[in-house]
Amino acid sequence: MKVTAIIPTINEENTIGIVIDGLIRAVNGIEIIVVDTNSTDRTREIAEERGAIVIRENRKGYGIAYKTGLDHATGDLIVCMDGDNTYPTEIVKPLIDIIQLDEVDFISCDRMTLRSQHSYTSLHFIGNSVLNFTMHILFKINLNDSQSGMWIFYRKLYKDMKNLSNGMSFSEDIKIDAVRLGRLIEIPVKYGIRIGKPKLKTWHDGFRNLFHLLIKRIQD
Ligand SMILES: Nc1nc2c(ncn2[C@@H]2O[C@H](COP(=O)(O)OP(=O)(O)OP(=O)(O)O)[C@@H](O)[C@H]2O)c(=O)[nH]1
Ligand SMILES: [Mg+2]
Repeated sequence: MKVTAIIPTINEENTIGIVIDGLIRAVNGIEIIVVDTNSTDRTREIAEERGAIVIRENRKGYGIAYKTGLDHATGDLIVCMDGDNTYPTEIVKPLIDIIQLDEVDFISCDRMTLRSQHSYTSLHFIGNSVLNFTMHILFKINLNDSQSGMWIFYRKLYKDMKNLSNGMSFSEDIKIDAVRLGRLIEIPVKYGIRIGKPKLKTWHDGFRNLFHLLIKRIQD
């Protein structure tokens, strides 16, 4: 089974090398695609040096970056994660085993269960809880971490996913569609401390993601 990892990046030079090295150690023959949007640091150079396929996507947007990455991916299984080294690469191999053994289609990594105060602030926790609750009320989907940015799934699911957001809401959209199309489970993972500058704007993106859920429900 071929595995492709997709990593969206903007200025992640401090950590992208660690993430790529971790993925290479975790999975033999993994294809790694870094989708970079206008980094002004050495992100692209470091990724290329380590053998990743680097795609330049000049249009800004977390969702756009993933769509571009998915259009280039050739693996049967897709692993998605940030380039900021907050998600553990060591868990990727066990996740591949679980997705096959348990016959599920999509695993979303849950940061809430094992969260520490250092890596996950109370504000993020409250915001995430509001979004989890909203997803539960509007879509009858129960998740501990609707905003998680690490998932593994079968690429064949993606072709039937529709209207995925171009922005940060991509993360909640992909889970809603995964539940519609197959079986999704959550697995708790340890979440690390972010070193580089966050691209997520807590209040702005939090409200946007909430509004996005409401609009999505109305349009369904
Ligand atoms: N290519 C591309 N990558 C992006 C864009 N926005 C964010 N990213 C990357 O997507 C990943 C997620 O962004 P983060 O800033 O880590 O967002 P987050 O994980 O929700 O927030 P933190 O908990 O603060 O890390 C990181 O690797 C970013 O560099 C974008 O517009 N284009
Ligand atoms: Mg992050």
